[in-house]
Amino acid sequence: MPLRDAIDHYREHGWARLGVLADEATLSALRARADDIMLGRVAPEGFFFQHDAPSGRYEDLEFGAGWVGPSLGYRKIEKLERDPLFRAWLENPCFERVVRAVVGDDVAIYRATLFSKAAEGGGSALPWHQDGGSFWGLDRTPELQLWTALDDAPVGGGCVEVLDGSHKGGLATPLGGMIPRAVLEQARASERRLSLPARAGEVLLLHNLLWHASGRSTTGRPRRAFTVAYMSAATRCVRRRRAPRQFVRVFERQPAD
Ligand SMILES: O=C(O)CCC(=O)C(=O)O
Repeated sequence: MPLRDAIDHYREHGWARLGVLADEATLSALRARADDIMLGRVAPEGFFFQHDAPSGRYEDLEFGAGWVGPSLGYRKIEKLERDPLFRAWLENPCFERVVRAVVGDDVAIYRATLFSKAAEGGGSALPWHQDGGSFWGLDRTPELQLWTALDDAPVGGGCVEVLDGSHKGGLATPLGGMIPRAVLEQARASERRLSLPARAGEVLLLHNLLWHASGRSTTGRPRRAFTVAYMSAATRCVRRRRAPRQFVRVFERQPAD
């Protein structure tokens, strides 16, 4: 899809497909790197880890445990902008064109995150949520995430599911994050969910306020995806309990033409 059409679709629906952008060599390198980071073959310090619960239930996740030793069962790894391979991918020229068109010339990232559903056990289902709100501790809500499938993510097997157009309704709660059950029921989110199956290498644009979720991997293979939240570099951290976060700027070269 031409870039302009993809961006128009994203503005209207809260999501859009950019097509398969990562070739097999890139995917193999990123998958191998994800394994190396999970298995401690790359020093784990500097990354943020969250392991899946043994039950595979999101409700049973242990928050704050971080690195718990070598395992392919981590569900989330953040701060991947510190890794040269993931950093190179999130700054690729196609992403640069999309991000500059939506965000502007001066760009930072809020997070660069791997979401993984392990082959063994299938990971956990991620409930309906939005990526914003006071929980994010920012003076404005970022609006653009680029999500890259590192593995196939089929319908019923860990693909992203969305409520089309829901970004237009703003935040479901001031805190953001998980959407309360009553709000989901009122919106009939289960009936209206739209599955976005993706092939390995495919990239989706996702608006931060789009209601989205994902199921477990049912294929017996891992389902990994790398997602990056881009925002204006003018965005400020407003948290008070600790020193405000400083955000990593990206695309600091001349704008691509
Ligand atoms: O990859 C997934 O399973 C979902 C990603 C997601 O929810 C997010 O980027 O906020």
